[in-house]
Amino acid sequence: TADDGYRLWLKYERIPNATVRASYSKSFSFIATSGNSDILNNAAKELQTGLNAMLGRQIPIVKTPVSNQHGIILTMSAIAGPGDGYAIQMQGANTVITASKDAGVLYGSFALLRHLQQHLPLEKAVGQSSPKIQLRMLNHWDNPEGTIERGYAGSSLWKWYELPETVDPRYTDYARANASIGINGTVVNNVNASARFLTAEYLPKVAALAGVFRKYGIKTYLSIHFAAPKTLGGLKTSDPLDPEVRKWWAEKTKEIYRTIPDFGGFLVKANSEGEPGPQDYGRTHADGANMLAEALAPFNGVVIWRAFVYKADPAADRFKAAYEEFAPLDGKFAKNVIVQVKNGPIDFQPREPFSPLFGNMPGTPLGMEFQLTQEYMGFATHWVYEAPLFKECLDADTYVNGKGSTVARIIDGSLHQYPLTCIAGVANTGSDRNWTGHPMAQANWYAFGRLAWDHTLSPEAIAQEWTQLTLTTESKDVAAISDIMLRSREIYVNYNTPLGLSRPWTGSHYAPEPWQNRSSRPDWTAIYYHRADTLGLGFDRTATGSNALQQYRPEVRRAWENAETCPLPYLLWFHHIPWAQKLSSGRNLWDELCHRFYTGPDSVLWMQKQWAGVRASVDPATHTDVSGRLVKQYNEALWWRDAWVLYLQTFSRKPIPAPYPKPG
Ligand code: GCW
Repeated sequence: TADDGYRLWLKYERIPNATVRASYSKSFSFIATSGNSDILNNAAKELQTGLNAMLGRQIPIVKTPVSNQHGIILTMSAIAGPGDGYAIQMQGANTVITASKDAGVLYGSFALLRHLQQHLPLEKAVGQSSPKIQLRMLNHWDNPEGTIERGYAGSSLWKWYELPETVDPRYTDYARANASIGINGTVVNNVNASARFLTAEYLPKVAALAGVFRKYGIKTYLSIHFAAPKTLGGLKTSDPLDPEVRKWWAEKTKEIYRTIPDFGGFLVKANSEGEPGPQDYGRTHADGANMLAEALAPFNGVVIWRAFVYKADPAADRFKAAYEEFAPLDGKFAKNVIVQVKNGPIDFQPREPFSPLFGNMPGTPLGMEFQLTQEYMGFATHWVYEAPLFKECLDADTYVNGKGSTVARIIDGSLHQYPLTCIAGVANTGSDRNWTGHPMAQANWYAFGRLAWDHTLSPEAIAQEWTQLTLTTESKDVAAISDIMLRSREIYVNYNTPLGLSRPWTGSHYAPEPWQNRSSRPDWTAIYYHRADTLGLGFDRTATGSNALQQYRPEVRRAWENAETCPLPYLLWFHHIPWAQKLSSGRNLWDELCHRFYTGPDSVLWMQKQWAGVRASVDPATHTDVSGRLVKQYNEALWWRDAWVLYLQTFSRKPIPAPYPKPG
């Protein structure tokens, strides 16, 4: 039957090779578990579902191992170390999955299934694994009426109108998918938050979701509307230092925990893009966060406070805003507060330098916010595998404690000994049958989870693994598909924002509009970002310009501040470059831009060819779907190329270099 994408990477296809099947079958005659928790039961059930399907036989779940047979034993013991880690061991001919928490057993079970789905020798599954980051979360930007901000895969998964009476079985599949990659938290509503989620109408709905997620080790969180004491509570103010306001939040928090006893905490967007916040009352982000932290502390809840802030000031550089507002507050946040920072200083662009906040708040746990949904990367139409983008940021060296002070080591807490660690992905899921709209965008959800667990994994390894679980185990086709995936982000950058350009959109963030020069805010125009003029192109962020580079350590600054030596991918992020200036590539700026704008679409033709070559081993429905999207992607790559080239040519006044044809 045609695959509709619903089963994601949990397909559990029957293993075609009889020898492999027979060898696994010998090892898996039973699944033994004491089964004294929902999570353990779900681990056993998942193993049973997976093995039954892969081996084509019925494997019983039993309380104690069956003598004279070989099977899987799920046990809890402290040997696997603290946290969510697990160990897979062979004891005699039994496969034993051990963890100190039941969630760890669940993660170990999924790890074993992942291993078997790749048809690898059982002995090779032996080992131990622990997540490097404690809170591995999805952030859903879902609204109370079912829409999703920046969602491109249908409407919300949460059927608010049906909840709590009707609990869609799909919520369980959502939880399984997350647990299979180690995700242990989910914020179910938009950071542009409706206060409605805190009402007696909505809390039971959220509780019903939490009831499903909990059985897969996932905690539920809510985004809150900072002005709720006023809008919901009828108070005169939402000032975080006002005793009535503090009491209101304390009471509301108690009410939430009565409904959801293991509630995770609050995610907050405050004084950002028009959202209310403590600054409305002359208070700081720390004042706001600490008020909520106090309310949550008795229940071990956390506050995740976003650092995505910038002001409508034409003279300022938006790049510098988060650092300027937050770095001075370092050390002023309560113990159960995490400050969540987007990977780059502007906004989820196809390529950004890492945010200068990373490394500069040693006394405040900083969490990472990546965006899985492709707001700036072609929605669900363009194929962009994001692991290379995530990894580029995680591997970036901040030099704050000397060489090797990577962003990854900041957010995993090892550099500054953070007591709390957190990584979030803005979800790309929706009600589409295949979850993510573009079938290949499932890989971004998958890669996020795998990197949240272990940021040392390579994008290559994750691409291959995902492809094997999801599309085919045919090795030459796995290689061909991973090859597309690994190049896809750079291809997108080439036709969209090469050489460090950014934000050529307004409005919906889909169509090219680099000429856009009018908006209610100067920093919501396109020209604010690229600064094209008759002299050249790019945003001078060196000492002669906004001096945003000052926010980085000297080693980083030195790598980027000299236009001659600045790596080309970051060039226009930091420099205004004359059109005729020769770059390290040997071409001048104009010719290099044209080169990238033209090779981008050509590379999409390469993607099409490469994809056509794997037709035989990919499910026909999926293959056709992706082929169609690649045709669209090509047409739109041309659209991007022509829009940029024709617009920039009005400044550069230079001809399109050979061998490229005129746009159009
Ligand atoms: O990327 C921008 C988006 C907004 C979003 C905001 C944010 C949720 O365009 O839609 O709002 O960032 O991250 O808060």
